Amino acid sequence: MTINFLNATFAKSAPSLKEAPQGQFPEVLLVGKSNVGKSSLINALCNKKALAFTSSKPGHTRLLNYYNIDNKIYLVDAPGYGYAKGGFDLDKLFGEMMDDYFTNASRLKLVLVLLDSRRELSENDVDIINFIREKDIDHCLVFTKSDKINQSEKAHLLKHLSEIGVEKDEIIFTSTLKTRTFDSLRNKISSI
Ligand SMILES: Nc1nc2c(ncn2[C@@H]2O[C@H](COP(=O)(O)OP(=O)(O)OP(=O)(O)O)[C@@H](O)[C@H]2O)c(=O)[nH]1
Ligand SMILES: [Mg+2]
Repeated sequence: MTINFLNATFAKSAPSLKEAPQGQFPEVLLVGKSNVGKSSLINALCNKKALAFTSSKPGHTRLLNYYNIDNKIYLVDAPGYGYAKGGFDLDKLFGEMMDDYFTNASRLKLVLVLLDSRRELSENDVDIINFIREKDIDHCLVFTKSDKINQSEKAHLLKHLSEIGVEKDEIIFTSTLKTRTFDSLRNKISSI
């Protein structure tokens, strides 16, 4: 399927799956720790500066945000996990929303698990990767902010990933500073 990522529009924000757009398109879900760069990745894929709202403060996205890509797929931006502040527990929100999503979103085709290239995988990250693997959902691990690591740090990370059984073809490195790093992700999404 050829998808024109430049033809992207905001579709809807849903506080829960009940209010999600009535699924006419296959869905690609983005998950990851708060501040890892989920919203930025949507903007980079679509080559738009402010399609998805980004913030340097974690915990920004608190809804399921649906983006219509070329009337062919929805990219779904979800709240992040691993952040709690001011009595607001993002992990609880993430858990409840995602439970519902993984059980009921029948048009889910691909999950992009976003991970910060600079950090070791957290317990949350490993949990969600294992969960997606058990459910046998097509997925890839997208390492964001790759501009922040050098070649030897990248080699170290790749070695660690191979030790924990992650296959090379599951991994994509991206950086919003280098637009061509999104080419293989666009291809992966187009192949669903
Ligand atoms: N250097 C660099 N910064 C990035 C990259 N991607 C995202 N950022 C920055 O990381 C911060 C968080 O980005 P967001 O896209 O808002 O993160 P998010 O995962 O949507 O965060 P929440 O909505 O809070 O869960 C912003 O300051 C971005 O500019 C990247 O590839 N390289
Ligand atoms: Mg966000």
